[in-house]
Amino acid sequence: MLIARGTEPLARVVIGTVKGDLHDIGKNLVAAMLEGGGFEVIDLGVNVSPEQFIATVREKKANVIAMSALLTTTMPAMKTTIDALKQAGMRDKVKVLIGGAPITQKYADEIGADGFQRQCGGRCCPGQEIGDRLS
Ligand code: B12
Repeated sequence: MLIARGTEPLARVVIGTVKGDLHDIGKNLVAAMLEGGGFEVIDLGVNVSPEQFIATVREKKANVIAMSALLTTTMPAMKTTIDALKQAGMRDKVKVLIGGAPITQKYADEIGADGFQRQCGGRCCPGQEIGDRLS
């Protein structure tokens, strides 16, 4: 829609709920907020493997990965994805945004994510800070 209007997106975001996790209500809200905030959003749905995130970033030349996890047992898949990005030599080209009920700033720092947002609602737009940094 942004492209049809001739407006450049702030950034291209690949979003998904991590491998093993089927919760998508929060992820869908975040995707809608990002889209409304001027980002191009490629939504991979739920149960997204690190390989899928990375292949899509490559194919679509995306600048941001946004991952959602609602289960404490699937949180480690976020770190696995960041590690896979590093292995692929792409970490410095892609910003990583994470969120979901069990996620904390401490966890984001531990796994080396670039951004974390607890809530997405009202006037807040997750990724805005990252968009500002990219633009
Ligand atoms: C709805 C729900 C389900 C639905 C999911 C439907 C769907 N299409 O998503 C169903 C019934 C399928 C389900 C299944 C299960 N669930 Co469930 N579920 C929930 C529930 C009640 C609400 C989650 C929700 O949608 N919240 C509303 C949204 C809007 O909030 P949110 O997801 O947190 O998202 C917000 C923020 O976190 C943030 N955010 C989210 N993602 C991202 C990403 C980024 C990048 C950013 C910046 C921000 C961000 O922004 C959002 C908007 O503000 C929670 C309890 C709870 N209160 O969280 C349990 C809960 C998450 N489920 C739980 C469990 C255990 C399960 C099951 C394992 C149950 C079972 N035995 O089968 C399965 C797991 C299936 C699987 N493999 O994923 C546990 C997890 C416990 C834990 N510590 O890990 C919870 C906490 C319930 C509980 N108290 O026990 N569940």
